[in-house]
Amino acid sequence: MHKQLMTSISEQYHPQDIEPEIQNLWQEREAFKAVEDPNREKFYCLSMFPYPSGRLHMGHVRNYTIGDVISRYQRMLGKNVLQPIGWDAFGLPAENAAIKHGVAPARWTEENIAYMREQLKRLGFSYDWSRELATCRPDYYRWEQWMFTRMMKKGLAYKKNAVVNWDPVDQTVLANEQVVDGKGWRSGAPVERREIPQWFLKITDYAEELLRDLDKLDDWPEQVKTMQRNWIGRSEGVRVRFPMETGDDTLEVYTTRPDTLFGVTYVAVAATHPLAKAAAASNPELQAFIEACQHVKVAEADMATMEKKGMATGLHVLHPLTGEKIPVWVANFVLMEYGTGAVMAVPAHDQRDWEFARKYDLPIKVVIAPEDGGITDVSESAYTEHGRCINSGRFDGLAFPEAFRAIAEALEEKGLGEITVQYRLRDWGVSRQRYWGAPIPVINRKDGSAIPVPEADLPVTLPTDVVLDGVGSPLARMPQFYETTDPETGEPATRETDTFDTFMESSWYYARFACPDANDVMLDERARYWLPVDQYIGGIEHAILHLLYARFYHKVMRDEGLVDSDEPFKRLLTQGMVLAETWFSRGPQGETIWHNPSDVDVERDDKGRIISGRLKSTGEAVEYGGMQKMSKSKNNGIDPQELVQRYGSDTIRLFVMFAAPPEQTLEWSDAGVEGAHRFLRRLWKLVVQHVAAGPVDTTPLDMESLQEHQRDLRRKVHETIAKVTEELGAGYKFNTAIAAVMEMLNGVSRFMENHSTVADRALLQEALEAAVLLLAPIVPHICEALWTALGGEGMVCQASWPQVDRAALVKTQTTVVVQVNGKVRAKLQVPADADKDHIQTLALQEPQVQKFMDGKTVRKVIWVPGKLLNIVVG
Ligand code: ANZ
Repeated sequence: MHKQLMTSISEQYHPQDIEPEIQNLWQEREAFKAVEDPNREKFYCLSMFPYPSGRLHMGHVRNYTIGDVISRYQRMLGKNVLQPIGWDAFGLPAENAAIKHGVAPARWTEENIAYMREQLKRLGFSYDWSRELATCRPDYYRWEQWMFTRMMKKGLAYKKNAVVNWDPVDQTVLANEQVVDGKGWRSGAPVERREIPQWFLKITDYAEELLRDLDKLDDWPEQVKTMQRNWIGRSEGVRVRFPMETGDDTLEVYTTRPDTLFGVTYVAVAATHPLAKAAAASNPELQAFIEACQHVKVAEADMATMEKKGMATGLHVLHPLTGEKIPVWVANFVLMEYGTGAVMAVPAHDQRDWEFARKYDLPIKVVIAPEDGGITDVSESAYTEHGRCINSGRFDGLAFPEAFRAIAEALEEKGLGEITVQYRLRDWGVSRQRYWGAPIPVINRKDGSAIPVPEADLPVTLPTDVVLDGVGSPLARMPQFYETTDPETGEPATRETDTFDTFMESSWYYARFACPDANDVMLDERARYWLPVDQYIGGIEHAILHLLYARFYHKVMRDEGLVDSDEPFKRLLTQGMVLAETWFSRGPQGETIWHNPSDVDVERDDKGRIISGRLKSTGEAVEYGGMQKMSKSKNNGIDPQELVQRYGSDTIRLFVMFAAPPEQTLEWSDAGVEGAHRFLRRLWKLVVQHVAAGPVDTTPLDMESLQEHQRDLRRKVHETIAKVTEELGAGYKFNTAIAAVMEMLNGVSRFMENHSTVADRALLQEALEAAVLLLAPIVPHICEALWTALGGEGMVCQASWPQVDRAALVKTQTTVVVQVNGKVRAKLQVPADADKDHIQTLALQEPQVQKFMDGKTVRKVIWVPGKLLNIVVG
C-alpha cells in the first residue's frame, strides 16, 4: 500500500495565501460549531470577552491565542469543545467617543465590533461564530433586566442613598476615573460629593458561601483565591455596647479584640456617625471638622497611611465592665460603612489608635503581655501581637482565645455585647448615571416607591438615536423614554433613567453563550450541558471584582433553578502581561516624549544587549526606558495587524506561545518573531522535501528488524509525543512543548539528509505527521496545509492527538563509554541490558583499551550501568 502525498504544495511558505484559504475552509465546513451531545465529554473553554475599543491589542492576542490553543488541543483529545466569543459592548469609552466625534455610541460600538471581528477571524481562532453576542443588544440585556426584577422580588435588589462624584458644571455624575485631581475631567470644576438613591445587589447574603466555595476551586491560582478571601474579609469579633454617660442610649462598636477591652481609653466614631452629627449641632467647630472630613472621598486602601485627624465631641460613654468614664472622639480613620461606624480605641495594641493617641495626648494603657513573659513596650509603636491579659481584673492571665470567649460572655450576661461575624464585602452598587448601559427596569411612582417593570414589558430598550454633549444624561431629557404609566394603577409614572454597571453584563455572559438564541428564557437546558466553564482565561486585573460578581451571579442563577453547578469557572488561568521596550526623548520643556519601538533603530552587542537607539526618521538619538507593559501612555504598543500582514498569524501565535509560559510576562522581541517565522519556513521546507521524494509505502513496518538509526528516530518521535502530552496535560506548558518539537525536527532533518530507504521514508512520514499533529493547536494554518500535503485524512483540527507507542521508547542499544584511568579510550554499542562482565570482556578486546593497559594489572573496575566502564590500572 502506498500513501499518495500532495506534490502540488508550493515550494515556498506563503502564509498570506494559505491562511485565508484555510480559514474559509473551516468556515465552510463549520469545523468549530459546537453541538450539545450528552454522549461526549464536553469542554467549555472561554477567554474573557473584549471591550470593542476599535482594534485588537497584543494583550488580546495573547489571551485569545492561549484560549484557542487549549481549545484545539482539547478537541484533538476527543472532547466536545465549545469556544465562543462576544463583545462586552456597553461602557464609558463609547460615550466619550460620541462626545468627541459626534457619532452615536451604538454606531461607534457596532463599527468597532465589525472591525475587530475581522481581526479575530484573521488570527484563525476556532470560535463557534454562530454564538457571537454583544451585550448592548436588547436580546441580551433583556434577560439581565429580567433577572434584576427577579432579584427585586426576592429582596436581593434594593435601593438606598449612596455618595457619587458630582460635576456641578456638566451636571453629571462622574465615574472615579473621570475625576482627575479632584476635578471633572471635561469641565475642570471641583467635584462635589452628592448623596443620591441608587440600586444595590445583596452580594453580602452570599458572603459566607463565596468564601467557603473558594476551597473547591483547586484549579484556580492561589493568588487569586487569596485576593478574593481578603476582599470578602471575614472576621469574627464582638459587638460591644458602651452605655452613654447620660440617658439610656448605648454606643455600639465592633471589635476583633475583645481581649483588649480593659485597654480602651477613648471611643472614636466616623464623621458621618449619628452621634457625631448630634454633637455637632451645638458645636460649630466640630461641625466644620465633620464637613472637612466629608469633602475628601478616600479610598479604603489610603486609610491606613493617611494622616489621622480627630476632635473630641465632649460626650462620654461608660466602660461596659468597669463603669469607667471614656471620652468619645470623631476620627477620620473610622469608616461609617464598616461594622457599626464606631471603634473602641486601644492605643496600646492598635497602631492607628496609638498614632491618634500620641497626636492628641490620650492615655495609652497596656493590657496584653507577651506570651514569653517579657515586658510590653509601647514607647515606639503599639504592641499588636496576641498575648496574655494583664491589668484586666479577673481576666488576667488568659490567652487570646480564652480571653475572647470569657469577655464576650461577660458582656453578654450584662446584655452589652455578643459575638458576631463581620465581612468587609459591601453590597454591590449597580446604578450608573450614564447613558450607554442597560436601562434599569424600574418604574418610579409618584409616592417615591419603585416597582419592577412587568416581565411582559421587557426589555426596556435603550434609545440609540441620541446626541451626547456631555451635559447631563440624555435619557433624563427624553420624555418619550421616561414617561410611562404605573402598570398597576394606570397613574402616570416615570422610568428609571440610570443604567446598570457594565459588570452586570460580564457577570453572566459565559452562561448565555450556551444558548444565545434562547428567546423566551434566560438560559435553557443547554446551559446545564455546557456549564461550568472548564477553562477560563483572562488578565489578573479581573481577579477580584469581575470574578466575584460572576461567582455571585452564578449562585443566584442556581437558586433560580437556571444552572445546577455552584461555581461558574472550574479552572482559571491568569495570563501574564505583554511587555515591550520603551524609548523616549525630552521635549522643549523637558517633558518626556515616548517613541514607538517600531520607529527606533536599535544597535545591540553580540549578546543582543541594547547599546543605543536612533529614530528611523531623523536619526536623533533616543534613550532606552526599559521593558514595560505595552500601553498607550508609553507608546510601546506593537500593532498585531501589521505583524499579521508581514508574517502571517501562525508566526504571531507561535511567538506568543513560545516566548513564555502563559502565566508569566512575555517580553516582546522582534528577533523572537523572526525566529518563529524562520522555524515555520524550515518546517514547511522539510515537508516539501519529503513529499517531493514521492509516495510512501504504508505497509506496517516490522519493528523487530529496524536498524539502530531507525530505532533512534522512532524513539525520539515517541519520546517527544510523550513529553508534549505531559507538558500540556500538567499545566499547559506550551513553551517547553514547542521546544521539544523543535528539537525533534532537528533530528528529523539530519535523518532525512542521510537516509532514504523505503523503511526510512515510512519512518519520516510518521515523524512529520507527529510534528504536524503536535503543532496543530498552536500554528493551525500551516499544519492544516502540511497535513493535507502529507496525505492526512480530513482536517488536522479534527484529527486525534497522537498516541505514544510505548514499545518505541524502549532502548534496545546503548552506548557505553570505556575509560582507562578516567580517560575515554573507546565507545561501545551494546544491548541495553548487557551486564558488567559482558561489557568488560568486550572492552578488553578493544585495541585502544589494550594499548593503554599495556601489561598493567587491573586494580578496580567502576561500572555505571548502561553508561560507563572505568578500568583502573596500576
Ligand atoms: C479594638 C481593637 C484593639 C481593635 C486592638 C484592633 C486591635 P477587621 O479585622 O478588618 O474586621 N474597626 C472596627 N470598625 C471600624 C470602622 N468602622 N472603621 C475603622 N476601623 C474599624 O478589623 C476589625 C478592627 O478594626 C476592630 O477591632 C476595630 O479595632 C477596627 F488591639 O477594636 B479593633
